[in-house]
Amino acid sequence: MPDPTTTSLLAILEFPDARLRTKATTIKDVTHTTAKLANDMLATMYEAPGIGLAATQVNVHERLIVCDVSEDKSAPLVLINPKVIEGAGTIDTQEGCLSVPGFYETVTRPEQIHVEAIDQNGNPFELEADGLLAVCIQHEIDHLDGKLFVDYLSPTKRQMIRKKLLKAQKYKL
Ligand code: QAP
Ligand code: CO
Repeated sequence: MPDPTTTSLLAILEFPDARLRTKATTIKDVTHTTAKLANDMLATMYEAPGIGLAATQVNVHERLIVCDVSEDKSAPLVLINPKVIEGAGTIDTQEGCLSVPGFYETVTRPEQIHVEAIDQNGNPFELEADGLLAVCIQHEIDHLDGKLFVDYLSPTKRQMIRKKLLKAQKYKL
């Protein structure tokens, strides 16, 4: 369990908020502030609950993502400046997104990836991922580039989702 005295739950931006289109900048040095952001993002993801979250979604435009595709929150992953250096195969997945609540659509992506990143202690590492974890990492890296899974859908489907979410957001105010 995260320590509630040091962990904050962060607000998540929702499509079609223009801030989700911001391209995130490279993190030059990993500080305690970076580690705190990663910790807060993991707590926010688990609370949702979700399996992945990008800093873009909490309105921080730096290259940091978190994922945990385990059943029991046992495999938290923090990736700073993540980069896919190789991809292979293709996989169709029903994707969702905490920034597009209530909508799930099939997206096709590479099935296996080789990723380079830095961890919350500033140490570089490499990761071979496949299946759901590979999809999740690619989905989250897309966020850092201002891209959403709805961008892979037809304009008609995207417009329908946009309209429904705007209407739902209006009722929330
Ligand atoms: C990205 O998404 C992902 O609509 C992470 O009402 C999703 O954690 C990658 C969520 C699926 C691969 C496959 C979505 C929670 C969580 C919702 C999420 C919702 C509540 C999405
Ligand atoms: Co997302």
